[in-house]
Amino acid sequence: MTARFARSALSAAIAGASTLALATVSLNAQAQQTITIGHTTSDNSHYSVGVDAFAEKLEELSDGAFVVDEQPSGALGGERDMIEGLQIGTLDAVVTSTGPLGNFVPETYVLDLPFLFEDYDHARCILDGEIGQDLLDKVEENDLVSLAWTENGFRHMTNSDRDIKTPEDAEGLKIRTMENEMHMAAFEEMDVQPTPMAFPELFTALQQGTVDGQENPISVILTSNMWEVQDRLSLTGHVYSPAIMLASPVLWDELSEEEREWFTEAARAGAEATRAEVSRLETEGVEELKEKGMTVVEDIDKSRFQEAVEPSYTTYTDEYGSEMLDRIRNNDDC
Ligand code: EAX
Repeated sequence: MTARFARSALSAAIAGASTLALATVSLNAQAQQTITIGHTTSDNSHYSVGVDAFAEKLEELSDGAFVVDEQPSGALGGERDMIEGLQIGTLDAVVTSTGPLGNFVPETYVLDLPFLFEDYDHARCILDGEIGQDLLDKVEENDLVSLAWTENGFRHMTNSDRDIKTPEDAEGLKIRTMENEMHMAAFEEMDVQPTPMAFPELFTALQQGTVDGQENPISVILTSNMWEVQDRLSLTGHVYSPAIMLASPVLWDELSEEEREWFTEAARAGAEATRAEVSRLETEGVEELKEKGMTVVEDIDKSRFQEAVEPSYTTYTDEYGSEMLDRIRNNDDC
């Protein structure tokens, strides 16, 4: 072989190899699917921590065939808008509180009753057990795909006017609530004026004084910068706020059984990461909010709140019956 021939054979081989490499890259690019996931909270929130863990797990399980495009901060709309988007396939997945979910799946309203869950362990145990699974199955019957229960957290009240320790202290305040029948019923019993509103409108409404206050878990209050427009935080913990990861039935139809399992497993990893972040912020976040200048009211008369909202249970059972509620209350495993 002449040196010249060897060189040209070598360069042909190199050219061939790089064409092959290019072909492989474009094959991968073609095979790779981007999953768009929306949520309303910011990109340093508990939801975002969960989406990161979901993305990592899904990429790992699928060997990079699926990558995640996270759209935080309500970039794709409020929670109700995004759930509707899933049904028609304008986005692939959502992490949402149960705020608007009862409008689609009334069976989930039971979870939104005030003072139903004693603490995080109780709520997580119910959602991870048979009751939680039955509710996920109900979601599936409504043109939505339920991947996993995840978490928003116990909700606490903020305002800039008063230290709220009892329901009487809150009387007459205009408080933004989620677009959720059960939450609104509970606030009506406290004689506050519930003002339902989608989350992406909330910050401006507080800033402009359209509402006096709002209620949300610590992670949301902290990472959505509510402390910039609200002076006082009362640790009322009046209701647990579950969250759920949902997928679009349009996406689901395209997936194989194996791929569906990857999504479900990744969603569980996301939920676990979110719960850990919620737990961390439940104490550390309160300290941070104090540092940011919020007055934190801790001596809450919870039993007075509990008494005040009790009639909202009748509002619920009159409309939806007591079966689910009894199952939760009589569950000995949690
Ligand atoms: O799910 O609307 C709310 O107050 C929710 O807590 C928020 O969107 C996170």
